[in-house]
Amino acid sequence: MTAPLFDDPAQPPRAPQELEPGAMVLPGFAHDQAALLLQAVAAIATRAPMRHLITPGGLRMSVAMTNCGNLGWVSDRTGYRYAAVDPESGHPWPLMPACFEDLAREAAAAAGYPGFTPDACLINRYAIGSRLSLHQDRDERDLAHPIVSVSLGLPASFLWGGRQRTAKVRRVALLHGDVMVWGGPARLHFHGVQRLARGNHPLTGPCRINLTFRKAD
Ligand code: MD3
Ligand code: FE
Repeated sequence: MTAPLFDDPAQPPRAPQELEPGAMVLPGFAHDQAALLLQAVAAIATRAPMRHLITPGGLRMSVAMTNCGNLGWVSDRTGYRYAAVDPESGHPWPLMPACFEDLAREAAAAAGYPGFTPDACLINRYAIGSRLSLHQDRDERDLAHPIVSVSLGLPASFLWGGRQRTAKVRRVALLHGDVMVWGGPARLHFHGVQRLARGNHPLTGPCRINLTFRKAD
């Protein structure tokens, strides 16, 4: 796959970067497929609408979410879990489109994780002002599998912490088409997304979409 390294010719190209062992940024890796991916997101959301989940603490998340694939990540007052059925509809989640699975597998391979077969894709939609506070992803059965994350639409400032919640946090810009792969020692690091700044993107309007691929089961 040949992906442009930048959107804006005035900006210098960004090379693939290892944030630290196990965490790779692949700038623009999904750029050429972005419109196709967003069409698929729209189709999924007609059947499994984006919704604001409630955390176990009773707070409504500012990020709206849905899922595709065999399993979907859900949260309610009783906790976080992966479920085969959308609790809103009682139906299985929409199938994972082939273009999603191919991209996730190719990105994982490019980052040194061949043979990644995601069974869950969490789709996050950030409106202006939405944020995701620092957390770990640890609801997956086998934490040896990496996570692949695809950023679409408005840019975001990603917060990259350490193994402890109190560790120092770095900020990493995530732009339209960027893909990140997290595995190995980085898999349990705390991370989050800063409040989304105002803007308008030609493909998504005033929002950012993030696809997060996991092998949950
Ligand atoms: C680092 N989403 O859905 S993706 C999430 O941009 C989530 O919507 C963010 O964190 C987003 O859980 C960030 C990047 C990401 C995903 C999982 C990770 C980074 C990760 C797991 C371990 C370490
Ligand atoms: Fe996460």
